[in-house]
Amino acid sequence: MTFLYKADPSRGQQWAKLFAERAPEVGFRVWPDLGDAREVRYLAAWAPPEDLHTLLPNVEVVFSTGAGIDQFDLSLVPPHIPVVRMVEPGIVEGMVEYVTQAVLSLHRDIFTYGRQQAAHEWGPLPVLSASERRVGVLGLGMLGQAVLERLKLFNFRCAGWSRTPRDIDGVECFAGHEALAPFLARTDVLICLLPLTSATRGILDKRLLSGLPRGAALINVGRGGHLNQEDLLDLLHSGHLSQAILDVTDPEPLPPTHPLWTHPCVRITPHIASATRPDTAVEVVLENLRRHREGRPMIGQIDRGQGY
Ligand code: NDP
Ligand code: OXD
Repeated sequence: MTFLYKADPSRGQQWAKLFAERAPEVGFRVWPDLGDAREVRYLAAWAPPEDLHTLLPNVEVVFSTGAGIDQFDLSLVPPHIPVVRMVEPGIVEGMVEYVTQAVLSLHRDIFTYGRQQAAHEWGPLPVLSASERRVGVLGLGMLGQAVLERLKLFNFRCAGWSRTPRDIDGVECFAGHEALAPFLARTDVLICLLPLTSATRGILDKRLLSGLPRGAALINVGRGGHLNQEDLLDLLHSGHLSQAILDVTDPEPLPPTHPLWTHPCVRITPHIASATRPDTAVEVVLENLRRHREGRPMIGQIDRGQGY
């Protein structure tokens, strides 16, 4: 029985070491070293090979090495094979850190002070208390909820929006299309932590972002495909939005001449908000292998109908 890893090879070596320590009975291989392809029962991939079915005829479970699965072409994975995304504490910790620093930087006007410094200006701004700052998260799943739990500790006014209703202590919860307008109207800092699906592609467009109060800021840590980048530029130009922090873009990286690179009110990071951490992820994957063998539901198994 082989577990095949098909993603960043250096991380694959870390996974191989952890498997050797914690599950020596499982044969572990890093792509493109398949060994006997008929022996491969489990595949962990950022994106599965196009010829998955013929190449690995006996694969039983496909794991995404990321929390998102939009990079998967699900039509290549036969319907009887469960697809499992990465639901593991390391990826949550990284996202909580990233979003917390982004919200605090916006809250304490760090980007404005950066522009002032570049112009050799000394101009203190009034400090708003966190309880006066309204933060809103699109997506109340594993990551959205964890981020809000941390932001609550600073006393930010927290809200979130999801597809189905949620009830989270200390968070004003909104659900469904009709609730989007009131959610946006009360949001000064909007954080996108949605999965990219046919229902959410391009959701951050002029129409949605115009529903935010004037001067609001955007943090996109979902996927580049959520955001209409031209609309963002227009809204920054008109002053409707004050600042955008983008960890994800479309494409990645942006072309060298793309105006977002040099916009004074845009901060770009290269899709590093969070990543799967092999030491914590391997524990969850091994638990899932046990669950699969025992016919129990696996942690992070996706609903193909919803696409997440
Ligand atoms: P989850 O699947 O746990 O949560 C998704 C949330 O989005 C749920 O609350 C869900 O609603 C909501 N949602 C989905 N579709 C809709 C819709 N059409 N309308 C309204 N709400 C919707 O995902 P995670 O929290 O684990 O991850 C979110 C995304 O973060 C990933 O898919 C990935 O794209 C991104 N990511 C980015 C990283 C980075 O480094 N930048 C790292 C890791 C992840 P409901 O609760 O009703 O199901
Ligand atoms: C993920 C990512 O989805 O790294 O895990 O973006």
